[in-house]
Amino acid sequence: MAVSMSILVYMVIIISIAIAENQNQFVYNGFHGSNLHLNGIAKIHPNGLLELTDTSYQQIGRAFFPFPIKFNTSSFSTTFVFAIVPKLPEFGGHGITFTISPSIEFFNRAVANQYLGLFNITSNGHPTNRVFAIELDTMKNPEFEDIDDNHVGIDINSLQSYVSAPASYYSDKEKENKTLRLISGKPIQLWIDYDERDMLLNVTMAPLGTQKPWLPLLSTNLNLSMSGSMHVGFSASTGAVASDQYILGWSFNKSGQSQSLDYAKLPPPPPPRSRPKAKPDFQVAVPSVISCLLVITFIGTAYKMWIRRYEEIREDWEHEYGPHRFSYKDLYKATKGFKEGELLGIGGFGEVYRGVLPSSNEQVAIKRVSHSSKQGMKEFIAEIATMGRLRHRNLVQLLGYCRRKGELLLVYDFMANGSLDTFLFTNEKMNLNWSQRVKILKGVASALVYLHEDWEQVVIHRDIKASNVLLDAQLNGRLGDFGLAKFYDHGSNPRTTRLVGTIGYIAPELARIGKPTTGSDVFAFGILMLEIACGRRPFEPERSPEEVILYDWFLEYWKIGLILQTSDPRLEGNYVVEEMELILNLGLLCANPTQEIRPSMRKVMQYLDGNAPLSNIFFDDATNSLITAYQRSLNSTSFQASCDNISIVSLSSSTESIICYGR
Ligand SMILES: *[C@@H]1O[C@H](CO)[C@@H](O)[C@H](O)[C@H]1NC(C)=O
Ligand SMILES: *[C@@H]1O[C@H](CO)[C@@H](O)[C@H](O)[C@H]1NC(C)=O
Ligand SMILES: *[C@@H]1O[C@H](CO)[C@@H](O)[C@H](O)[C@H]1NC(C)=O
Ligand SMILES: *[C@@H]1O[C@H](CO)[C@@H](O)[C@H](O)[C@H]1NC(C)=O
Ligand SMILES: *[C@@H]1O[C@H](CO)[C@@H](O)[C@H](O)[C@H]1NC(C)=O
Ligand SMILES: *[C@@H]1O[C@H](CO)[C@@H](O)[C@H](O)[C@H]1NC(C)=O
Ligand SMILES: *[C@@H]1O[C@H](CO)[C@@H](O)[C@H](O)[C@H]1NC(C)=O
Ligand SMILES: *[C@@H]1O[C@H](CO)[C@@H](O)[C@H](O)[C@H]1NC(C)=O
Ligand SMILES: *[C@@H]1O[C@H](CO)[C@@H](O)[C@H](O)[C@H]1NC(C)=O
Ligand SMILES: CC(=O)N[C@H]1CO[C@H](CO)[C@@H](O)[C@@H]1O
Repeated sequence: MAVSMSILVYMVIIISIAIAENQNQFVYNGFHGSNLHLNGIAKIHPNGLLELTDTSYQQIGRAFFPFPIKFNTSSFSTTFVFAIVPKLPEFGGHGITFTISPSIEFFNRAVANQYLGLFNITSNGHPTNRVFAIELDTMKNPEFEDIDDNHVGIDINSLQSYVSAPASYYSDKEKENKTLRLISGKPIQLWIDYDERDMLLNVTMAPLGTQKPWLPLLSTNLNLSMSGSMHVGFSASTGAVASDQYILGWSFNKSGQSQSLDYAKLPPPPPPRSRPKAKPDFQVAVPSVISCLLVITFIGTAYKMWIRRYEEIREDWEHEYGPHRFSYKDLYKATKGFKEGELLGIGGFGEVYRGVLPSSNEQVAIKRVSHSSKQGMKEFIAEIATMGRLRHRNLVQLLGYCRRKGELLLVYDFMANGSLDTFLFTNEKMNLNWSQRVKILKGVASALVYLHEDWEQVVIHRDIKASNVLLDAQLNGRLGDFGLAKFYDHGSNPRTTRLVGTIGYIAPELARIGKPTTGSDVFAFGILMLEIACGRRPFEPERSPEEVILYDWFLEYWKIGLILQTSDPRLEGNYVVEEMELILNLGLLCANPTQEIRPSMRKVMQYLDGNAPLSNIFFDDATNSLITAYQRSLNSTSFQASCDNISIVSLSSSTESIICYGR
């Protein structure tokens, strides 16, 4: 829990010229007209609402008081009101922090997702950071030992909180602790009070409008010896799930009790997200003239809402892709207005809904991808049109797309049995027996032969993994989601090249050069083979360090000649030994860290079909562990990665960062 037992935060004096002498305290009841220093996607709404992030993915928003605060004592107090409105009712991402730090520039190298815009994988936990933060964290990240997905923590130089507690407040009236849901969308007030004499830091929270509870949520002894100029402000981030994150008002006093906020003046946060209602409530009991006017206004508004509801973007160049274009109205109807009940799942790129097309009664899966940048859109649509032409019985057929502002909808064939990972790693679905597993693997292999070699141009999938292998009603394995990874390569920041892949499936050379090849697809397929045979995920951060990576774990058994011991215990030994050996060895060959050693997919297919003998292949090289290969490839000895179910940012160096999605 604690980073170090010496509870010190060194905060160094930085020289700053432009300090307004009277900036000992300030109060913002709404931020209209304020000159906060904004950073990332943060913005101030005309009504004074400070929006740190909207619901776009993998973003950071920050806001700082425009001048550094010159601390000459360390007793300070601050209070602010925030609201978090998640994009999907149950999934908030990732949270808001209040920060005190000597430099704003420090955060330039910080990343989004679970790092909350404060740190990156290398800086997190570093004693020289000099960052003090209170986190309002809406995700549970095991690597930071987070207690849950709804907590408040005191962070000193690290996201591994010094102390934390589930978000709640003590009700003075009812004499009990009451849970607060950070992502409820409702305004919540937080108080942070530090007293230098007692070296006591209190963090207290309550729903807006409730008096400050006398019992703090967190009360802890800390030596926050702060001196010199410090920047105070907020940082918030989103990941593969996202929330609108707002600050409504903020008051600060560097040497005493902060002034109370004027609740009446605070801007209201937008109401919690709900799908547009078909019939707004409407009162009729109004005198005739007024009611006529109202009706006209209402019809006008309703018409506008109706137009906007189905609004989409079409550009001239899209005409050539006409046949693949769906109207938003049809997709809206197909999914009953993107109703939550129709949600099939959430992946790294967006939500997937089940739908029934009104025209044909055909069942489809509709993937909703947000994307703020226009960059690469045209290219991507062209790519989609190309993909619509790919036909193979082991590919999930892309039927078409639709485009709206900041949003892209992709329509696919519906796969009755969902994704392979739910069969392998959850108990909701029945266990797959060996022959079913082999059939799935062969299906995926033949789809890859088609993409790599048999189609008119080489198509690299880029994101082969168990959750992208979908099973149709007959439990045939069908590869889905091709090309989406490429879409995301067009990062929001043109100076960084982003490589998108999923941790555990990224070939070492891919981590280095960032350019996917058929070889990197073969690598991921090799990992998939091991995964299906061993029944474990490619990357399990909760295991002991030498077992975290599936390949390295398997390699140790391979070296001592006991590979059958790695077979999935759920098979209970019911498999064809020769086939199991073939698939395990072939998996090892395909996932070899050295690209040159990996076979082509056509060759893999021959091995799988028994048309080529897999004997004495160059296993000399199989002595290299994957972790060594990554380290070499990235020129870094500190490579480590960890992830939660939803998203991970694993590492970044000066020119590239690797963004990894899901498991
Ligand atoms: C801190 O500085 C403020 C003005 O900048 C001054 O009014 C106050 O007395 C100082 N406090 C201490 C403890 O030096
Ligand atoms: C991760 O997945 C497990 C089981 O699939 C689930 O219990 C847990 O809540 C998930 N964690 C997050 C952060 O979604
Ligand atoms: C309420 O929470 C506080 C702080 O987490 C704790 O110290 C206290 O014992 C709790 N009180 C009750 C009645 O549960
Ligand atoms: C912190 O809370 C305790 C009660 O738990 C209170 O006695 C103390 O005065 C508070 N300190 C500050 C600085 O608010
Ligand atoms: C608190 O930390 C400061 C800076 O390291 C140090 O000078 C001071 O002696 C510490 N106070 C106590 C009571 O430990
Ligand atoms: C800030 O704290 C100082 C020291 O306790 C106090 O004199 C001042 O009135 C406070 N400012 C406000 C606006 O409450
Ligand atoms: C595997 O399961 C399928 C469907 O339940 C069944 O038809 C097949 O015989 C099973 N194969 C083996 C080897 O048990
Ligand atoms: C790799 O590390 C070596 C020595 O640490 C350094 O000289 C070299 O520039 C690094 N290469 C890259 C690509 O970072
Ligand atoms: C992480 O952040 C620190 C501090 O801003 C920076 O010095 C370092 O270069 C960053 N590391 C990476 C890998 O971006
Ligand atoms: C194992 C499993 O869930 N099989 C299902 C696959 O989908 C078909 C069609 O929906 C079902 O009939 C099977 O039960």
